[in-house]
Amino acid sequence: MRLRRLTLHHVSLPIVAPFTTSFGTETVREAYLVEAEVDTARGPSVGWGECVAMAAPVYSSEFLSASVELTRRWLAPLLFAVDDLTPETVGHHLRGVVGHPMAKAAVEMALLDAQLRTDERSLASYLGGVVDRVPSGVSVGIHDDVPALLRSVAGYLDEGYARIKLKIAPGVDLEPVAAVRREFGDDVLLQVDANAAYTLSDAQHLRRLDEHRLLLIEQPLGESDLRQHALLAQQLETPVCLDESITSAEAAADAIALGAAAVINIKPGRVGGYLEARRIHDLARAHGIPVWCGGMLETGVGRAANIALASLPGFTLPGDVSGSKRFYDEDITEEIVMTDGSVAVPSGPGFGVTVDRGRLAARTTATTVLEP
Ligand code: OSB
Ligand code: MG
Repeated sequence: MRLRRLTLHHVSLPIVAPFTTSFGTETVREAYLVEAEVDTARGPSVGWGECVAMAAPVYSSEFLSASVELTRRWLAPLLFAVDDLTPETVGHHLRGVVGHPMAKAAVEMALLDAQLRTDERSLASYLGGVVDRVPSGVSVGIHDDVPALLRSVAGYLDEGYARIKLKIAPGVDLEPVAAVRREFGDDVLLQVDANAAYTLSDAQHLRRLDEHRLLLIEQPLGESDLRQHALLAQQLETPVCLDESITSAEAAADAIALGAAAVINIKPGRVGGYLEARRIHDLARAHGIPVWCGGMLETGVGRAANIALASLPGFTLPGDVSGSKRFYDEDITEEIVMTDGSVAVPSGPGFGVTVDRGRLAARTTATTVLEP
């Protein structure tokens, strides 16, 4: 295929309730959608991608305005110059640009959607998905007080969510976890996510989470602290899962070899796209390491694609693939609905969802058009 135009649709979507993590509080999701117009042997096609970078560099070093600038100045020109472009070779053509996996993933994603639509094939079928529904977990932000947290968790359990993930930070960890266990019992699938808020010297403190029989603790230490995660894991019964640290298949291989990751959260944006995500899935599966699909408050575009990824056989734990309503009253695609604790794997061509031009326009704050 040949890439003819990239349109970056900058959007701002209000979140249904403030979402607080150890790195801050989000009340709106700012993102950009990538619309790729391509020519293929079978005629023109359009595909959509989504950049999951956040407005500020607080989760990883990437941030939205940098991703836009990088795409405009470096990624787009490199790809416009290729006459036999495929989704599978995007990574190769962009290999000279260091870092910025989220910006690269967004472009690869749009080309993948365009190709799959031409081929009339779903992303799940292309990646090797094996189920038509996947269990749906929910990520619950840090709340001001325990009663408020219990009300939120009760609401999600009533809705049917299959697993609860509590965000924690120093000072808001043992008490909320104990309260949720006390209120809802030992059968609830429960895990925590620290978003890198602790240090290895907190090991004794984190050991106190062991009694709550959590599925896992996600990213307790810093992004680059692979060795320290391995040391921490030796001191905890709770399995250590890595999120921020797993930026590529190579990082996953190192983490597994070091004993730093008993479980891996795979986020396609964080690792540079769905193809690298699948490579990490394959690697982890060969090592007997369970994986699950993480989320970045995606709109319907990224949410649909994540659900397709989560249909691969190594995704043996419920992912952060909640229904659209968890974050947005009105999405820019059709709503993704969670029922009985699971979401349906989209079966239509590409990611299987359609961007609603009217709703997109209503949420658009700026548009960047890139042409050769
Ligand atoms: O660490 O998993 C995380 C959201 C933004 C940034 C980082 C994380 C999260 C979540 C939300 O936990 C997961 C979701 O999209 O459902
Ligand atoms: Mg996380």
